[in-house]
Amino acid sequence: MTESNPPAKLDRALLMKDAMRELSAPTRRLFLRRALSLGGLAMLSGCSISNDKSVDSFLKGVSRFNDRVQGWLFDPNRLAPTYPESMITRPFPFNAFYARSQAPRVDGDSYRLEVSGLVADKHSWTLPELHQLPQVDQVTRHICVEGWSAIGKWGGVRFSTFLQRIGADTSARYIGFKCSDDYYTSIDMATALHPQTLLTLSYDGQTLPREYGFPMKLRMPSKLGYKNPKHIAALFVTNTNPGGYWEHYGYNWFGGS
Ligand SMILES: Nc1nc2c(c(=O)[nH]1)N[C@H]1C(S)=C(S)[C@@H](COP(=O)(O)O)O[C@H]1N2
Ligand SMILES: [Mo]
Repeated sequence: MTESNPPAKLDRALLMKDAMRELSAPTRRLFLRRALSLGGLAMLSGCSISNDKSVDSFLKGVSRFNDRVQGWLFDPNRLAPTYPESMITRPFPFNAFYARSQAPRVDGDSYRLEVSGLVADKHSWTLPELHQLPQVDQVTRHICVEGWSAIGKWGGVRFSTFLQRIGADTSARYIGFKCSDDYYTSIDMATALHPQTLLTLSYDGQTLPREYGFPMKLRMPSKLGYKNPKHIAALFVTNTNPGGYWEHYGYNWFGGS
């Protein structure tokens, strides 16, 4: 995909955005998953793919395009489905870039959540302080790109409530997360403010277990598994896209589910 003609590319993107608005949500999803394939987009953008390098930059272009389309399509008021507790998957699957036994052991007593970037209040948060904020819980489906999904119950603080408490600049574009296992990822502000995005402290009514992200993870039913960081040690508000661990290896950054 050449960068020489950005206005034309944008026009196509805008046309697409309008076209997508006319479709029902399930049709849009199907369109994104199936029709926006390599061939489909090659036709739309009219570029030729002749060697490995152009394939690579083409795919990066597709992924960036997808980020934009997904960002546009994201409806801050649409809720992901919730389920009865009888449908909770037991035992809940574990996944990380290492084996279960290697999940980090974080000491809850000395834990401090570091907060930085475009926020008014940069003080670090202890676990009891986080527990003092209003708590909610929800039963939602976690979808992993590796081909499994599972229903779980997560409880904690609405992330929008937390962002408000720290005086985050909610006109900023991104929130970045650093985890104690060296995982990292980042999300868009619209998703951060979504009512189902939870700063999660509990799983299935109990303290969040070690392997599922103790002491704290971010749970977003609107995003794929890899966008849900476990063992969060620090978060920051920024206008520079911080990327992510799997995103660095080519997973789509927006990662909507
Ligand atoms: N810190 C950290 N967070 C992470 C990961 C990880 O390796 N480290 N893996 C991600 C992926 S790919 C998935 S599917 C989910 C798995 O969460 P679970 O173990 O609660 O099922 O965590 C996500 N968050
Ligand atoms: Mo995943």
